[in-house]
Amino acid sequence: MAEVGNELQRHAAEEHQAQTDGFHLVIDALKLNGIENIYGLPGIPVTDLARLAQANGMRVISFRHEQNAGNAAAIAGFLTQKPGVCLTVSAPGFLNGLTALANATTNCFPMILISGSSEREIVDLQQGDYEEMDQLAVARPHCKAAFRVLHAEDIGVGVARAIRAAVSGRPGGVYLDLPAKLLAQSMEAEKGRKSLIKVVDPAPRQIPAPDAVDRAVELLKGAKRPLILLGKGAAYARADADIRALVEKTGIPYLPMSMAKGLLPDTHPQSASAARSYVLAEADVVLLVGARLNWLLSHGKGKTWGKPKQFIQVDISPTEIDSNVAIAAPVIGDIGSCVAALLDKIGNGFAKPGAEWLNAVDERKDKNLAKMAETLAKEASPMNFHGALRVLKDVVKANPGISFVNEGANTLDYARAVIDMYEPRKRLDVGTWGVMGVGMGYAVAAAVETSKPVLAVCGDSAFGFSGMEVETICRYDLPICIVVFNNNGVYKGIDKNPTGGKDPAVTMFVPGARYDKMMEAFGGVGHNVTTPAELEAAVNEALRSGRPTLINAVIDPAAGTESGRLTNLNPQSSASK
Ligand code: ADP
Ligand code: TPW
Repeated sequence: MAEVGNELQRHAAEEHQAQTDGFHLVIDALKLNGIENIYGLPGIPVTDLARLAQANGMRVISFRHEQNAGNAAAIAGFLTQKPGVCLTVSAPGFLNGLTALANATTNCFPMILISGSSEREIVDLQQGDYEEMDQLAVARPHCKAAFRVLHAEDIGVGVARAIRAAVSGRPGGVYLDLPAKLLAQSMEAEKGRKSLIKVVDPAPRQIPAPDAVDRAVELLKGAKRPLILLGKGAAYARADADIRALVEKTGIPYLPMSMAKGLLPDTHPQSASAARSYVLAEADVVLLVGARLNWLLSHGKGKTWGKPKQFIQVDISPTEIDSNVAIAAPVIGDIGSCVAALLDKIGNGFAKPGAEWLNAVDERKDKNLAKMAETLAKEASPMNFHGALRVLKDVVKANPGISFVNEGANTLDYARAVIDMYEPRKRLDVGTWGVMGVGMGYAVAAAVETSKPVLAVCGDSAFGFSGMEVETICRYDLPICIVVFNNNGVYKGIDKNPTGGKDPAVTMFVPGARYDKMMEAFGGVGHNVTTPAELEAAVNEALRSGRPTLINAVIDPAAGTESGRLTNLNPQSSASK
C-alpha cells in the first residue's frame, strides 16, 4: 500500500513539475536574455514575481518608491546596453514608475517597465477594480513602445519584443503590461520552454552609407576651425577606442557633453571644455557624435553658436537630422560603425587643423583654467561650492573608476565644470530633462551594475526627491557615499517671504538640517562637515570602508545663483537682473 502511495505521490509531483505558469515564464524569458537584475517595489500582483525572481537567482533590488526603482533601471540600461528592468504594481505604482520610463525614453536609455495590472474585462468596463487603470493607454505616449501579454504562451514574444524595442535603433523605454491573471495562468512546462525567445542580435549594427561618410569627411577636411562634439549617445555606444582614435588622428579639439565626460579623460590636451563658449562660437564645421542639438546646445543657433557653421551629425535616428538647424552631412548608423567608417575613410591622409585655430583654443583654455584654479584655491569661510568641489575633484582624480552621480542646480553646474572625469560612463547626471530626483536610483544601480564605489553629489533640494532610498542603500549595504551640498534651500538658502509673513519663502528649507542623521537612522555612517578638509577626510573614509555614508556638507546659504546656469530660461529672474 505504502509503495502505491509513494508511486502516486511521485506521479503527482511529475505532473506538477511538468507544468509552468506566467510567473516562471516571465523570469525564464528575462534570464534567457541575460537580464540579471530587477529594480522594483512589490505588492499585488507582483510580489510573488519578485520573490520567484530572487529564488531563481536574479538580483532583486526593492526600493521605497517606484520612481527611484525606475531611475535605477534606466541608468542600468545606459551602463550595460541591456534594458534595465523595473517592476511595479498597478495604477499608482505604475504611475510612479512612469516618470522614470519617460525620462529613460527622453535620454535614449533602454529600459523596460513591467507593471502588474487589473483584468481587461474589468478595466475596459470601468467596474472599479483594486488599483484599476488602463495602463497601456497611459504609458503609450511616454515610451518608445508598449505591449500587453494576455496569454502565457505569448510571454516569450512579449519579452522579446520589449527587449528589441528598448535597445534597437535609438534606445528608449518600453512598457510591458502583465495582467494578474496572466501571471497565474499555467501551461505545460515543455511547451512553455519552447515558447521563449532568446533574442538574436537585439541591437543590430547599422552601417552608414558610404556616400554619407564621403560627404562628411570632405566637409571635415575642408574645415578651418573644426570641432568634435561628443554626446551621451557616444558614451552609450561603447566605441571608446575608435572615438579616441578619431579625435587623436584628426587632431580636432573636442567638447564632451556632460555624460560624455570621461569618454576621453577630461585632462586630454585636445579637450576644449575650458574654452567651450569660444569653440562653439568660432568653429566653422562641427561634427556631432551622439548629441542632439536640443536646449542643452542652444538648438544649434543664436549667440552661443556665433559664426556661421556647417554640421556633420552622426546618429542612429534619421529623423533627428535637421530637427533644429540644417545638417550638411548626416551620417546615419550606429556610432561604432559610423566612427569606424569615418576613421577608415580618413586613413592616414588627414591634415590636422591649422596652428592658428589650435593656438587660439589653447590660449582661451589656459586663461580659463588659470581663472578656475584661482577660484578653487580661495579659502572661503563658510565653505562654498568651489571649496567643497576642490577636494572632490582630487578625490575623483585619485579614484577614477568610481561612478559620479550629480544632481542639483549650482551643485550640478559647478561640479560638471570643476570635476574632471577620466573613464567613460562614470558621470551620471540629470540628463536631457535636467530632472531632479534621479540621484539615489542612479547611485544604487551604478553600485549594483559596476560593483564599484559610487560618489553621489546632490543639492539639498535634489537629494530630497529620492532621499528615502538611503534605507535601500543601507539594506543592500552598497558602497555609496552621498554628499549633500546643504545650503538650506533650492538654489540657495537666504530667500525671504515677500509678505514678511510666518511661512518661509518658497525656496527655503529647515535651516541647519542634518541629512547625515538620515543615514545613521538606518545603520549607515553620517558626517556633518563644515570645511573642505573635513569633507575630504569623510569622503576618503567612505571610499576606504565601502560603507553607506552620507556627508552633510554645510555650504554658505548665500552661495549659488537662481537656477544655477539656467538663469536665462527663467524669465522672472532674468528680468530682475
Ligand atoms: P547629450 O545630452 O549628451 O547631448 P543626447 O541625449 O541629446 O546627448 O543625444 C544622444 C543621441 O545619441 C540621440 O540622438 C540618439 O539617437 C543617439 N544614439 C544613442 N545611441 C546611439 C548609437 N548606439 N548609435 C548612434 N546614435 C546613438
Ligand atoms: C522633477 C526644478 C531645478 S534645480 C532644483 C529644482 C527644484 C533644485 C536646486 O536646488 P538644490 O541645488 O538641489 O538644492 P543647489 O546646488 O542649487 O543648491 N522638479 C523636477 N525637476 C526639476 N528640475 C525641478 C523640479 C529644479
